[in-house]
Amino acid sequence: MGKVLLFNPRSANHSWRIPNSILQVAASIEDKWDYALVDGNRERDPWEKIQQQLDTGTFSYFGCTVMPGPQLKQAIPFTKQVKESYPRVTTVWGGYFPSNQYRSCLNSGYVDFIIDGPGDFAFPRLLECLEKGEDCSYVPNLIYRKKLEIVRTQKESIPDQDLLPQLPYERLNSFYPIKGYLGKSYLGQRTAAYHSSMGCPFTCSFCAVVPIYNARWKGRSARLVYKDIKYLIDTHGADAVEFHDNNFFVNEKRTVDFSKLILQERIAWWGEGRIDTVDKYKDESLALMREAGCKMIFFGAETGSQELLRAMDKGGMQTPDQMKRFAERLRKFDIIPEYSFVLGFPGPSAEKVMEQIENEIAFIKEVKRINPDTEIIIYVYSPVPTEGSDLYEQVKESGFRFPEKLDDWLSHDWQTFDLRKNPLTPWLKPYMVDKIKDFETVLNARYPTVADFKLTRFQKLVMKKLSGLRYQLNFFAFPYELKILQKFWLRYRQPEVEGFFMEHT
Ligand code: B12
Repeated sequence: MGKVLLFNPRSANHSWRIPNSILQVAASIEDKWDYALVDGNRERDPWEKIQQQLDTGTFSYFGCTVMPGPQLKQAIPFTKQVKESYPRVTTVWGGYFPSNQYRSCLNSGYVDFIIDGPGDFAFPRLLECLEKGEDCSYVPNLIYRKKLEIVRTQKESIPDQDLLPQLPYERLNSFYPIKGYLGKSYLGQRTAAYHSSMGCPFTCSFCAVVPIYNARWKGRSARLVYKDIKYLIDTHGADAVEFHDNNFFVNEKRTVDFSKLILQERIAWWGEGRIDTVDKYKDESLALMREAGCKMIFFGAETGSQELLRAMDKGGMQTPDQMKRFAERLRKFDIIPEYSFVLGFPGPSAEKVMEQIENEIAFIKEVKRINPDTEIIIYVYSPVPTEGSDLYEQVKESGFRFPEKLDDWLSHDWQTFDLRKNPLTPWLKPYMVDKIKDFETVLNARYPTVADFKLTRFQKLVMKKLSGLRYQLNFFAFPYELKILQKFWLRYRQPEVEGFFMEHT
């Protein structure tokens, strides 16, 4: 039986976190296959490490997890190199990028198989099939090429999260000391990353989770989540947790049960949720969560326009009024709402797109007025292929196309596209992107984020004073003075390249 080499391409410049994707894939084969892990975040030259392993001649499979954006910078050339130098090694990709962009991956000729969605059962089954030389069409969640045709096998339902094994932390620790994954953050000195559920019950048409999970969600029970976290606290000294779930707060009872259990550990934690879901929580649940360490929650606020919320299929009950009310409500519980907005959706004319951007800016300022502690994250809309949604139809009509060749994703433009900085969307003109970016600069100076824990009070004061008039008068253009200060003082938060709020110690 050939060994499996699992690779996590570099995803962050310096704030590394526990590589849960590749670790969960490792868990799925833990007792059955011999494997090795290479983490591009932790290696100065990961290719050298991969080569050393493959040169032993004992490996038959190369598994790589891939997110769009910077992970492609290692995923693409290294996989290509594996195929060229070790043609007998089978290459398997998994994660959000290949699941959504499977055509260009398979057309490349160097990605043999794609696991589309959860790999917990599909990956060991694929290995078994390949080992026995059997037909793979019975392996669920698989996309592959059979002669000229692309075959997609049946999607299996999300696995019962309580039946999944604990992640092989000790094994990871033997490759890379876990301590190196627990960084300093706003939450604590040693922040761990944990993933406690899969999917999301909603179908927002801008979201990459939808084509993979189709509005399904399953969570690991509070008891097992607590057990895993307790292990990270007791064995590796974690003192804070970032929940990386797409939607941690779907089930109020699970959140409350977890809060009751974690209360005694006195750690801080953070997760992502929906405004309308958490707004339904009882006051006593919110109070308990805060007492149990929930300091901040990330919410996809998306837009202050009711019309756009409908157009993007946000679903649920979220309304602009509720978003404002809810920001105020969380203030009473001392939980910081982190609202993420997506600006730059398509519109019928350039004037309308610009008008919408201006409306969003006004709405964000209103939210800030109601609860100045609200953290604002601004993204420029970058489409995902949510086939069948009105939004994606509109995107295609505008002439927007994803690259057909995998190598094209390495170009500078497509790299920055997925960092949601350079939208490459025909309806967004450069002056519109400037407006968004300049507003972001002024906003970040007027309200330095709590995650900038290194900024002194004096520095914050200077930023606030310098940006105050601009903010008040809505004059955002050419904010060079603020950019210079931000460059020197804070490199303000860029979760997309630096991790959510981690700083590596
Ligand atoms: C942690 C995280 C990060 C971390 C890095 C993580 C790391 N590995 O070091 C940071 C903060 C750096 C980051 C950055 C970005 N991220 Co990110 N990230 C996540 C997050 C929150 C968790 C990933 C995770 O650990 N999941 C847990 C594991 C268990 O789940 P999984 O990855 O789905 O794995 C399962 C299957 O997919 C499959 N599988 C996955 N890999 C493999 C590999 C093999 C071989 C096999 C067989 C199977 C397989 O099996 C696994 C087990 O069932 C996800 C959202 C999410 N909840 O998943 C977003 C997410 C993946 N990120 C996303 C994006 C867009 C980005 C960015 C490109 C941009 C941005 N603005 O955030 C940047 C840049 C990435 C980069 N620098 O390369 C999007 C992808 C959307 C898309 N268009 O496809 C997601 C889905 C968030 C979202 N909803 O928008 N991210």
